[in-house]
Amino acid sequence: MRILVLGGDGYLGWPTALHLSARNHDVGVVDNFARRLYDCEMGVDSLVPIRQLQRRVTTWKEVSGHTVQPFIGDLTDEVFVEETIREFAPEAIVHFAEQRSAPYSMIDRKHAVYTQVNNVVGTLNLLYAIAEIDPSIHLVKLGTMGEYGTPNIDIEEGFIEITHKGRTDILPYPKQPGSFYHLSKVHDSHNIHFACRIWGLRSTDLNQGIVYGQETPETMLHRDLRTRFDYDGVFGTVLNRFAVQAAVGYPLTVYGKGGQTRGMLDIRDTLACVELACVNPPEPGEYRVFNQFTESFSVIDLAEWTAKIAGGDVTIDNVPDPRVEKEEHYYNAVATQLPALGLKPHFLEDATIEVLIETAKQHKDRVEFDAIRPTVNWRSTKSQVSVAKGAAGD
Ligand code: NAD
Ligand code: USQ
Repeated sequence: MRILVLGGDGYLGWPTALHLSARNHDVGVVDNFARRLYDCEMGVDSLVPIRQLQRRVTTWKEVSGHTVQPFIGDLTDEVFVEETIREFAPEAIVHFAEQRSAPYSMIDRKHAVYTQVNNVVGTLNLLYAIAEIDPSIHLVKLGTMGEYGTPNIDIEEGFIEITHKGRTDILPYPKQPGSFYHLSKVHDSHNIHFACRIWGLRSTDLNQGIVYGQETPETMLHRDLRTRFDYDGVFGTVLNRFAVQAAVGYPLTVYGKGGQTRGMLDIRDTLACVELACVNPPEPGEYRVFNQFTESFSVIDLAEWTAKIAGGDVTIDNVPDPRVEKEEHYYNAVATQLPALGLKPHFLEDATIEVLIETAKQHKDRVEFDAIRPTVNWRSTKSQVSVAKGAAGD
């Protein structure tokens, strides 16, 4: 297939592009390097050094013989979006290209506005371009399990059958997202669903859980192919952060009681899920939702597991929760559609955490201790985060 990967310079987009390319798909990647700029803004860097996109693409060609075609530009620029889709003529577009940090979106007004404009406008430009250029293109969109929040009933896969006053319908599952970032994904979902209804587009919304891990078979082929590894309080996700904290002897930062339970998956399963969605497209006009995670864990269980694997004197610090979220709640989410298409999950095991801690130890001299502490406070409209001026939205 011809597959265009948007956000192809990012944590998940780059290894996904390699995974698809290694399986003989014709792959293009699109990125505006916004993620690298957030690092400059926050004064941090990926724990594992990463190469520039051009170097990554050249090395991939040398290592594998496959070509990945880069397109540098911004999805909020509608002319760029149209020209790129016309030139590459994809059968599927995998859309990772959004500002994806909940804390970043909660820093202050400017970062919330930037996040929603970047994400919602980028996706809207894409929907218009697909409708005008080739409505048969399958949009595979990365959504998030956080769109649903933590309701006191089972979370279904996108839709729920409701009987109300004697009448029954199948309706979009209610959304209760926990940040302006997560809200941007909800807005995207509504826009995509609507575009499928009015223009007959086809789309798969992948409501993905939290991803952990850093290595994939393709990124391990050469040091120039490695993907990023974030551990800071704004962009680091929970298990990746705990592994780095354990590696450098920083008390594991469990927010509140740590009873927050989330769907999670190994980075290798992200790649497999995306390919399964691409090669099994929906019908024209169909908007389908797959819940993309393989297991659920509470934050405290992850911290205790990491501490056990790390051994020694690793401790857990129950810091006051900077977010507004339930610290104890019911959580039972359905995820049957991707396994039905053939997903064979990599479940979390001791060895996975060991590899993460080992990777962190190899690069421990790059850890900025000041960046680990959570600094974004959901209860404040202006968090005291030291950000460089001139970044998002300026
Ligand atoms: P990332 O920030 O590492 O990658 C996103 C990439 O998109 C970056 O390289 C960035 O420069 C690019 N980008 C952002 N805005 C753009 C724009 N307007 N035009 C062009 N490029 C743009 O994030 P990631 O962790 O790889 O996540 C990828 C996607 O998966 C996101 O949509 C995210 O919401 C979703 N997701 C991630 C996780 C996770 O745990 N990492 C979990 C669930 C869902
Ligand atoms: N948490 C801690 N300690 C930490 C970091 C996080 O206790 O040091 C807690 C948070 O309070 C939260 C949970 O761990 O309850 C998950 O936080 P996270 O930062 O790992 O994940 P989240 O903010 O939800 O966002 C990440 C990605 C986002 C994606 C989402 C999937 O950054 O792009 O959409 O995971 S989901 O959570 O399913 O919505």
